[in-house]
Amino acid sequence: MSIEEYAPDRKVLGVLIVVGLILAAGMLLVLQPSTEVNVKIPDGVSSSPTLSFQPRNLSVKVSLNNTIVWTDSDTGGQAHTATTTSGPSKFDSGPLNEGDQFSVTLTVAGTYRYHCIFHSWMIGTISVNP
Ligand SMILES: [Cu+2]
Repeated sequence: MSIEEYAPDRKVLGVLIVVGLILAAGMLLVLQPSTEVNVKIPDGVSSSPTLSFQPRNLSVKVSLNNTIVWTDSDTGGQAHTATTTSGPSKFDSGPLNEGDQFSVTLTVAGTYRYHCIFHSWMIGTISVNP
């Protein structure tokens, strides 16, 4: 076989590489990490001191995923809050009922401790990294 006979195959290979790169770039766009982190207020937490915010402890990055979204999934009929007890800045959801959401974007790095003002066992920590 001569070199010339390989030439068309190399063109095909080149096209395949370009198509592959385009697909890879597309996948990267689709797979971009969410800028939000979800915290669940689980069902039954108002009557079960073994439950708490889920996850209870979080670690996030300011430049990546510093918006925290709480969702109240407790069907027990009691309100909950996400209220800071210490940290570089304060947040307070006010009373959340089943289905309610509260979100906060934390832009100052540090450790935020928070609780539910109605249930002493509902405590959480968010570690915000620069
Ligand atoms: Cu609560």
